Amino acid sequence: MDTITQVLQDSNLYRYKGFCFFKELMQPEYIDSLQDFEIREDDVFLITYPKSGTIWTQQLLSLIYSEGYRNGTEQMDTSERIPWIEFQSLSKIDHNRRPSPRLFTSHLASHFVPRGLKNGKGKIIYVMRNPKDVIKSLYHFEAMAAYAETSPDFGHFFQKFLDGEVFAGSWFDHVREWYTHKNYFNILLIKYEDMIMDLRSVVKQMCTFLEKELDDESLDTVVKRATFNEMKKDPFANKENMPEDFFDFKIGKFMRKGTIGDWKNSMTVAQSEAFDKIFQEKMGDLDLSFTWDIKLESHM
Ligand code: PPS
Repeated sequence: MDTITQVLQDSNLYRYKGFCFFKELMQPEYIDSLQDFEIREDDVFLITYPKSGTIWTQQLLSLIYSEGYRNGTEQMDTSERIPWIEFQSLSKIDHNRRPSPRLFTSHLASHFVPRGLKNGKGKIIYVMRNPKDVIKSLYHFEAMAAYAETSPDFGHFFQKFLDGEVFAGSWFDHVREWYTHKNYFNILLIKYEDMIMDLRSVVKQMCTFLEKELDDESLDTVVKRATFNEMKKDPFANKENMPEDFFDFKIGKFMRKGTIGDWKNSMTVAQSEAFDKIFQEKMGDLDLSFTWDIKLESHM
C-alpha cells in the first residue's frame, strides 16, 4: 500500500495517493477496494471537488429521476437517494443490492474511482466551480463541520487551500486530473456558474446526457424546485438530518449564499492577485475558463 502521511496544517486529515481524507470517516483499504466495485451500464456518478455544487446537482438528479419528489410528495434525504461511495461509515447501504439505475455521489479524484467507469461504462457528471468561491464556501463549511479543523482566520485557510491541505487535497490537482482524463470516461462536465446563469439549459443538457426525456412542464418544475431559495427552506438540503453534533448550525447554514463572486468579501487584493498567478501557472495550459463574478461576467 502507498504511504499514508500526516497533513501538516490539519490534524483531522491524512494524505494518501495525493488526496486528503478525514481520518475518522474514511479508511484507505476501503478506498482502494472501490477499484473493484462493479459498475452497471446505467450507473450515474456525480463527482465534484467539495463546495462546487454537489447538493445542488444531487437535488437536480433526484428531481430528474423521481417524479414523486418533483411534486414534493416524498420526503427523502438526497444522500440516501444518491449516496456517497467513499463515506462507508456514514451509510450502511449495500450498493450491490440497490435497484438500477443507481445514482452515486463522490468527491474522489479520478484515480480512485471504480475501474469499470474508466472503460466508459456508466455515466459521470463532474461539476466544477470557480476556485475562489470554493475557498470562501469551504472556509465557512470548515467552521461549522465538527469533523474538520477550523482555521483561525481566512488568511490561514487560504494558505491551507493553496497547499492542498484540505479535505480532497488540491483543487488544482482534482480539476486538472478529471479534465485531462475526461476522454477515458463517459462524462458530462458542468460548471456551477452556468447553473447559476441558466439552470434550465444545464438541466436540459443533463437530461440529454442521461437519456431522460422531460416535457417542458416537468423541466420547469425541476428548475423551480432546485432554486437556491427553494432549497434553502429544505432541511435535507441544509443537512439538518445529519447525526447530532456533525454540524454546528449556530455558526452557519449549509445553504449559505449560493452565488458567484462572494470571495470578494473575504479575499484581499493581494491574495486575489497571488491566487490568479498560481491559477495561471497551474491551469493556464488547459482550455478551461471560469466565471469569477456575476456582474462583470469576466472570464479567465
Ligand atoms: S459539499 O459539502 O461539498 O457537498 O458542498 P456542495 O454542495 O458541493 O457546495 C455547497 C455550495 O453550493 C451552494 N448551493 C447552491 N447555490 C446556488 N443554487 C443552489 N440551488 C444551491 N444549492 C447549493 C451552497 O450555498 C454552497 O455555496 P456557498 O457559496 O457556501 O453558499
